[in-house]
Amino acid sequence: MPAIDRDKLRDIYTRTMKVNRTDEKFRALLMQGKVAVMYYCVRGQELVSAAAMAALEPQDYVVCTYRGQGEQTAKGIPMEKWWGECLGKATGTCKGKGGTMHITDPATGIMVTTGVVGSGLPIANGLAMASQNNGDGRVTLVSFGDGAANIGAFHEALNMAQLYKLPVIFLCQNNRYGEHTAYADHTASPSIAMRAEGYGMKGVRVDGNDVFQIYPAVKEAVERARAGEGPTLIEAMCYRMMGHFFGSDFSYMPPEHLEEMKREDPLPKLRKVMLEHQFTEEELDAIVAEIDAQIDAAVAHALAAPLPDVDEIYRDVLEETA
Ligand SMILES: Cc1ncc(C[n+]2csc(CCOP(=O)(O)OP(=O)(O)O)c2C)c(N)n1
Ligand SMILES: [Mg+2]
Repeated sequence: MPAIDRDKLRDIYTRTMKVNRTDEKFRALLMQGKVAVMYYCVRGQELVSAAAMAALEPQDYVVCTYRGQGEQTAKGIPMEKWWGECLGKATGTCKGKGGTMHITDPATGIMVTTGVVGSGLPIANGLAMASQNNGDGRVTLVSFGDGAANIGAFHEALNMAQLYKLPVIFLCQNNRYGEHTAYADHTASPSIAMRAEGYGMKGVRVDGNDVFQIYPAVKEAVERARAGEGPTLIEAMCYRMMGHFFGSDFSYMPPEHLEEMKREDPLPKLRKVMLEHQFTEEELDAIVAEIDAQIDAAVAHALAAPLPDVDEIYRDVLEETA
């Protein structure tokens, strides 16, 4: 088992709980009718995002999807700006004009959040190619789902990234469903990771609920990319513990699958690892309490914030010509 030092474990735990508490808070606000927006739950996928973001440096780039809360908060978008955007307020990352599915915050490296399945991969190549040309040493990580791996852009992007040895990491969060369709009903390949070989690329499949698999896999991919050794495809096996989006039915998930994902829940597993590494219950509870206080303050700030002005409607949307 590869070692992860205690400081890094604390960092990963803090990021994981930030993702989870944000998810819990969002669902609570939706249930209470305090907000009414689209939200794609990340329950069950917290560790994948948190460990991946913990393996990057602050200056590195990330491209994510509508189910991107994990990457966005774990990479460090300031909470007030994140909640502001989700609630459509002028204080948001995109002045409230993007919403939950289009969060962009270049200051923290969240370069694009896209709702077009698979579209993030070529965008990530572009960012990585810019870094390669500029010699700025940045690495770009793009997160996408198992369903996205069947979009043409996935294949084009993998080929091009390997051809040019781009400093990019393709992180497929295989949560075993694409919308309402189970993996076996949308994909014949036994794994997504094995497709890397067809492009001459390194591909690995890891248990995304095991910190000792997901963190070292991303870390190694980051080191390879930064050293000019090219891209890596990582398939992180995980579970989407709720419906496709908040409020959507998930009765199509078979009971055995629900049982399996409860057993594999990354949160109790990570907590156990922390306790085994001599973190105390009190210490871990204090980390969560601090996060909850920050989230409560950020939500209060976002709820009280103004909506964007009407004259903002075309700004940042169309190119302004003289
Ligand atoms: C190009 C395109 N096709 C279809 C859709 C509709 N759609 C939205 S989410 C989704 C499922 C994607 O599944 P996956 O890539 O596994 O991501 P997950 O939602 O599981 O995170 C689909 C088909 C879309 N947004 N874009
Ligand atoms: Mg999926």
